Amino acid sequence: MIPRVLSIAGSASQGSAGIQADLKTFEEHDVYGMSAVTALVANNSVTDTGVFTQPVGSVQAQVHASMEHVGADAMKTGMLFTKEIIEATAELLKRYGQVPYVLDPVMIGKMGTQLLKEEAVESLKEELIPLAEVITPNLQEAGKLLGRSAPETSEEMERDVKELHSFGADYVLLKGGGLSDYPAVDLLFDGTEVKEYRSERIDTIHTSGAGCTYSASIAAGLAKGLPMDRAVEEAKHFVTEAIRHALSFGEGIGSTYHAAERIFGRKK
Ligand code: PXL
Repeated sequence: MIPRVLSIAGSASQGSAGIQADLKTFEEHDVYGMSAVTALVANNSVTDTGVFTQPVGSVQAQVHASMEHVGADAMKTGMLFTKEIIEATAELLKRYGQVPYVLDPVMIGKMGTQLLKEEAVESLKEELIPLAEVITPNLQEAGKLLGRSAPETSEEMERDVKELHSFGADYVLLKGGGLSDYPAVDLLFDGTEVKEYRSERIDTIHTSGAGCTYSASIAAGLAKGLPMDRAVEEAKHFVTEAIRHALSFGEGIGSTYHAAERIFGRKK
């Protein structure tokens, strides 16, 4: 059977991030994608027309519809926005989630949209992170989860990836793309060993959706049965090409190109 992946996340109507990035990425990996939409984000880097949250019952109904009819080999969460949706998601994962679960702790989008309410951070830490196979924070999200400023050096990244592991996920992937004077290095910690994933730094502002694409790609790899280190390695290549061939549509921040690896291949 085709591997199946469910994403519980927000809809990013402009197509770069959120559920749209997840489903495009799943398609590129030949896995069957499903969605439960938590909120509709009608923003781009030029206009901000708002965030429309779904009621908890809607999120539950969408997950039931996917899981009872299709089932999943991996799950992913992105934008969860409220404490209530986080709590409902934790219950749903306990009921259906006996499969690898990738938690992308999105907090603020590239376009500046708030994707997680301030008062929901604690629930994310206490209720969801312990259920995750892997969490994929960027530097700002790592700082926020640890209650201090974002790591600024590779040494601080190494300290933080280890400390984040104590929150209860099996793996922590700390994404170092935001370190300005360093190659794009990400650290994966399994509780014992820190593994590094490096790529060249690509000079572009059009990176909307990069984090969603990376974590969706990891979820697709896990659904296919790849071990974590291979799923991350493949996903790092996938997102690097998506950034290299990013799409600009004129004004403002453009989108990562989810089909880039298929169309242009991998560099080297
Ligand atoms: O890139 C993070 C992200 C995730 N989910 C949704 C978003 C964004 C960024 O804008 O809109 C729904």
